[in-house]
Amino acid sequence: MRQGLEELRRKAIQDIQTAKDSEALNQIRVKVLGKKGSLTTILRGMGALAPEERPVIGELANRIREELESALEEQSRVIAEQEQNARLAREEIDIFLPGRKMKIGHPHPLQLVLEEIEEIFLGMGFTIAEGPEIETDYYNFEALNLPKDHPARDMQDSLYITPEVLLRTHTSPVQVRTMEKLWPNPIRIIAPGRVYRRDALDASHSPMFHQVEGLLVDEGITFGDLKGVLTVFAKKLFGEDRQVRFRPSFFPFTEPSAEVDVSCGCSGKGCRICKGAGWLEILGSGSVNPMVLRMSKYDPDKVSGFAFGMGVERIAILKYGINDIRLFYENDARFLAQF
Ligand code: 2NL
Repeated sequence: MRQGLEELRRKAIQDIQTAKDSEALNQIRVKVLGKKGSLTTILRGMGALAPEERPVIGELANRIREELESALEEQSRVIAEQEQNARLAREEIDIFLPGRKMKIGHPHPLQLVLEEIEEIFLGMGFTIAEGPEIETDYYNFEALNLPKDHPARDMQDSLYITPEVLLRTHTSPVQVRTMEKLWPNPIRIIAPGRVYRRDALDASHSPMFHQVEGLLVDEGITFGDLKGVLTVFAKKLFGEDRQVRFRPSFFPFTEPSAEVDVSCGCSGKGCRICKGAGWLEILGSGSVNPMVLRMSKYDPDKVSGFAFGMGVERIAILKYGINDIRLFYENDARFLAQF
């Protein structure tokens, strides 16, 4: 029996010390020390021993049990350490590896230009007015001196929803609504927003684009006021060194009317932006037609005003030398990142 115990001890110690993981170690623990383990089985046979041998064998068995337990504990520590080291090696991270650079967004060029335009007019005491993109025929055309048979209505091919309701073709209806609301008070507003035309999308046309219109109505307003305000605006937007000129034009809602040009950055040497003309047309303007004032209840014998309108895409194209309006709507990050 002593021999059996010694053999068991030798074999178990060897197994324990060569166990590769905690799972194998556990199997040994069960196989040797468990309820049906080999040591337990041997000890069950103690009854067959001579009485004087029992304490000796009992003591030996206990010593072996303790020895195996501490061997198990030691090997379990060794395995835990090996497993820890293996995990650390596996999960090692290079803290000096440079991080991936975050791509940050950019304000859209149209938004940048719109904000610049707004800031300039806010600085001259204008406030911002907004209104619906779906309008009635009255606010979009009739109130602007464009009666139903007016040829200018074909000029701007419109997007109708019903015979009386359409997508606004300019932001003028916002200004008409403001006149109705503020009458008989003076008015000094700009109206930015989306407008719609029945055009196919190509390099220079879009069925939707953005406009900023402006309207100033008060006693004693002259064409000189228009020239002053729009000259300040053009120089602030394109640079104080630029020239500004006013060319006679025609709009049904203004009389007289003028188109405003700013000298090109190439100073007339001829470039792809001004196509050699030396001038860039940036907006349309004029003294508010007395008919328009009267339709919104203002008395043209008491007050006068001026109005203007510009396309935001057009301004951005001229300012940044962009050659295709579609770039504004594609949201290609390589385009947007340039502004
Ligand atoms: C252009 C020209 C213009 C107006 C818009 C206007 C509005 C009211 C009364 C009178 Cl309520 N006029 N707007 C006046 C002149 C020109 O726009 O080329 N726009 C892109």
